Amino acid sequence: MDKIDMCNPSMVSTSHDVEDSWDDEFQQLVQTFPKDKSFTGMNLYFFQGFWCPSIVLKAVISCQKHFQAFDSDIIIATLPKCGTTWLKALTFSTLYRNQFPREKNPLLTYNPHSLVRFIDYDFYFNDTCPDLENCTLYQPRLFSIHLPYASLPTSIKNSNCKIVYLCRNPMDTLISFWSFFSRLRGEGFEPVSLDGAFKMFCQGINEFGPFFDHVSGYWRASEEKSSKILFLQYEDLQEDITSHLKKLAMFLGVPFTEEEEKQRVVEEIAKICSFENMKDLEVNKKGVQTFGYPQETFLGKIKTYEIPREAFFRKAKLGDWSNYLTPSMVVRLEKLIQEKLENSGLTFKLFSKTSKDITSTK
Ligand code: PAP
Repeated sequence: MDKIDMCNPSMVSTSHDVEDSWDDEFQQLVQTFPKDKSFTGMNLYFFQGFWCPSIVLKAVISCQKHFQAFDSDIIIATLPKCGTTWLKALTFSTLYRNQFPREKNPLLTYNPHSLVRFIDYDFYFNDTCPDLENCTLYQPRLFSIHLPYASLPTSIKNSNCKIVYLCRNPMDTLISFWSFFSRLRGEGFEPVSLDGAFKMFCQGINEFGPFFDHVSGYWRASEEKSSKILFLQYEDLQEDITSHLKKLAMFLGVPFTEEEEKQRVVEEIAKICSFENMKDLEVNKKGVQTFGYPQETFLGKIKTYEIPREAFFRKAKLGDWSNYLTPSMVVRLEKLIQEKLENSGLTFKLFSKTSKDITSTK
């Protein structure tokens, strides 16, 4: 077996299954897309200006064709490892807080990925045109998606639905992603090279990357349409969760009332969704999270893939990258940040020493 194929074996084998199920017409279409391999072992296809994981390529095309957004929908958009799990928990708890008893938040018994499903990785994974009329536990519908802004289904862009976008500084995102896959790969396999992951990340070849295009796309859109897109940063949430929860609630159209503030509902939601709390919940300490919504499929075969739930909760530490990246890697990424975000008005908080400090202290 080729070395890189052994990364995260269950996910890679699912991706091979998915590719094998493509019909001739789809195979031919896919052949026209540039192809590369992520450090995770997953095939990536360059499609509409981004690197789409093979596992979800067909689902992406189906949802672009068929997904009909309602004006009332809320869509959580993220790049992987930017805090999706946390944002799902926060948005779910805020939006639906009056639809379940306070002491019975479903987050206490379900992983956030079970409560807020992906449009691409879940609903369209097994079905080109699923019935999504009443597919969520509560109303309004709340979904998540990893697609870049430009590639969102047209109805999401053109309707009045709202998008909450969360990004994270590129250094911590890369380390989180690399650690996640290194851990999933398990014992007995060669470690995933950080050097290789770093090089590909800098070239923009990663799941739903280039990173900077993804972030800039949502940043520009949020500047143009601030009532439609709320642009959040993981570091800001970590620094001041209370004021960001109030901002989120206001944006979603469900502001906290004075009475709720008096009853400390905001702090309660922040606490339930906190890393420390979620990491220690029984539901998140054991078992696997299944993606690829298990519904009847036109292929007659239900495809899913599983990730151990504890893998979604690692350290949640700002600036953890400085424990992994070499000084020369830091210099390169700092340069990239400067180049890519110049004049955009967008900045990242890195929460660690700059390259100069690192170079001088090592
Ligand atoms: P996903 O793309 O696999 O869903 P995602 O949830 O976006 O992952 O990101 C995982 C990161 O969020 C992890 O960061 P780390 O690797 O630096 O530790 C994870 O620990 C962190 N995370 C998960 N839950 C929370 C939370 N409740 N609060 C803050 N950070 C969290």
